[in-house]
Amino acid sequence: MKMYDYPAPNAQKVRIFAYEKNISIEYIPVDLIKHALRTPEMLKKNPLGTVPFLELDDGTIIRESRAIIEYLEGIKSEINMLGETPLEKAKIQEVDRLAELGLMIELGHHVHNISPFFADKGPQSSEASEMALNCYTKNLDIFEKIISGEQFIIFDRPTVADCTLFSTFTFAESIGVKIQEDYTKLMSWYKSFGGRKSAKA
Ligand SMILES: N[C@@H](CCC(=O)N[C@@H](CS)C(=O)NCC(=O)O)C(=O)O
Repeated sequence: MKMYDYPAPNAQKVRIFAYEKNISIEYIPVDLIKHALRTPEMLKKNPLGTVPFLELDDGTIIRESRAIIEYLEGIKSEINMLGETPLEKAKIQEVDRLAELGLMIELGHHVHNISPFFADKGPQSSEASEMALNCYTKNLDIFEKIISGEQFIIFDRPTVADCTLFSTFTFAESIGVKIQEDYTKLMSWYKSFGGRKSAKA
């Protein structure tokens, strides 16, 4: 199987997940900034015009990082990264949604409102970009209070929540947002998880 890829957070999240599960994927680089996702050929494969998306050997396309992750978990159960029991599933989902909706998406809103790349999406607003960063900070504060582990966000193994949060922080750093330095538990987790081989995937 192939994954259409770019050094961007949702793609990185899947790369880390696949590495942790030892699943081999052929990564096809797509130059998002040069609009390579918006060519007719690419839009035919993925009308969303985003990465990541997965192409199976029979040509089936799976779009959306979470859907790809569910597929990968389904084809290889070890190590379990989405939860074994109903309670584990719920607790992993709880932190993963906070990372994705509360942090990664807010950073996305921020970038949509300041980057020339997204200028064609509609009027950009400095107030909207500021509001997104404020929400990001508020949610970091909540995260700092609920993070339970040092090596992993939750439980004693890597889960999808580690993949989502690590790629979010990598993205934050790449755009000069270093707010997380004030949060000692999160920073200690970030440093520790950054030492794993998967963090370079
Ligand atoms: N919900 C989607 C979001 C995908 C997404 O926004 N990908 C970004 C990179 S992280 C992208 O391709 N952006 C290009 C664009 O919006 O034109 C997912 O989880 O896969």
